[in-house]
Amino acid sequence: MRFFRRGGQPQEPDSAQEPNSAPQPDSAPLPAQPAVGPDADDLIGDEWRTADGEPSDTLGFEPSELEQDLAESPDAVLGSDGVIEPAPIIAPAGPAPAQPQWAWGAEWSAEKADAARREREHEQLEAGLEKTRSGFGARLRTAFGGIGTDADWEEVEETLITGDVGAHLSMSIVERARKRREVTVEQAVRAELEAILAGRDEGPWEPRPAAEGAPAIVLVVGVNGTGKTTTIGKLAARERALGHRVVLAAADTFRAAAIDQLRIWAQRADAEIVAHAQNADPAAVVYDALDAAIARRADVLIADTAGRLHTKANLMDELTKIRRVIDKRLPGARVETFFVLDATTGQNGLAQAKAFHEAVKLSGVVLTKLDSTAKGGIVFAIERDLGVPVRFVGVGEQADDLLPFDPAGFVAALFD
Ligand SMILES: Nc1nc2c(ncn2[C@@H]2O[C@H](COP(=O)(O)OP(=O)(O)OP(=O)(O)O)[C@@H](O)[C@H]2O)c(=O)[nH]1
Ligand SMILES: [Mg+2]
Repeated sequence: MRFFRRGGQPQEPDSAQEPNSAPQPDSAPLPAQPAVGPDADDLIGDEWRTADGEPSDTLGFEPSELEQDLAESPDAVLGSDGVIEPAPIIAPAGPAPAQPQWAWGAEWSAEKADAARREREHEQLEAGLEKTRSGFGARLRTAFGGIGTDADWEEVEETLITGDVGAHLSMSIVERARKRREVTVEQAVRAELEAILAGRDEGPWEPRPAAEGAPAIVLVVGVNGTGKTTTIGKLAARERALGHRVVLAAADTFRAAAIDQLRIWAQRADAEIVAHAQNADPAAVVYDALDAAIARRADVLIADTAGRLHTKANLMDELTKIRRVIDKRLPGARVETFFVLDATTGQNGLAQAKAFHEAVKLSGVVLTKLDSTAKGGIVFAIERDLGVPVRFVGVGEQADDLLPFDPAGFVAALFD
């Protein structure tokens, strides 16, 4: 079991300093003031201090348990008794699971394996979209039948709206589709829907290093219960299967159960995890996890965050603080922020996504519980109204129920 010292290299517990022993040369005392990293002055930027140099409380952050503990025990070493108990770093079990080469025998090739994976994912998407196909999709196909009058087109528009495409977007789809000549109504509407998803960057999402020598950093945010932690577990499993080294940061410190939930997913996915005690500062958890990920040469760091309502300014500030702490550790780091949107919340969820986008600039959306809704039309509204690409869709609760979003495949699964 290995522990991380704040800002330092991984340490074995037996090398941790005894509470009463003399300080070791390599274990400089930590600052007695509340800190979110190895150098509080460095991490707590000027905007956090009042004119007389006192830490500012304008952002409304209470010192976390971690900060209080460190303030009370300046010589404390993270991981020593009674201070902080970081999660054990679960050593990954070596290389990625072997590819099922036996399935093709001597004829195995990466291309064939890739084609088989795509085929499997398409089948999974079709199964996951079953409710939408038999709900929204079927209603659309009925509305297409025998179309001719304005009222018939209105019915198409109405169907799009009830499928969560959104009123404004539905109107413009119908308006444009009506102008398309020499194609059937279905072809015209389908072409319009495809056009909404076209023009985005193609290809599945892949982790890209946040900076040179650093892992990709994915911050997962959203309102309560949308599927953030589950998505992280699935994404970790996916990345591990690709042979990537994954570190999870348990930055939802609101409930102990949230940390445990992520721990279970980490074990299931064979990923590493860094966690602090309940109520610890989420930014400090991410900071330590980033340190751990860099030290371990991880490919991707995924941070879980507590569910929050976009209307709670102090909680939204907490996300901004996480971003700032990452930036202090890795200036100019490219951080991915994925918004997890519960497809069953429809247009409400879209409004929440917009508020999050304004606060923390989202780079991707994961649409979860697509298997539980009959109105998958929200995908089009996200891409057009929010302007943030859907990266993955969740079609169930199991580890392999996360699919990379494939625009063409999605439209095909809706109509074919
Ligand atoms: N059917 C289905 N259920 C899902 C999917 N994703 C997540 N869930 C379920 O949704 C519930 C909430 O998931 P969590 O991952 O705990 O959600 P969360 O956003 O982390 O919740 P908080 O941390 O409390 O904000 C769980 O029961 C999950 O199994 C999905 O794609 N399909
Ligand atoms: Mg959670």
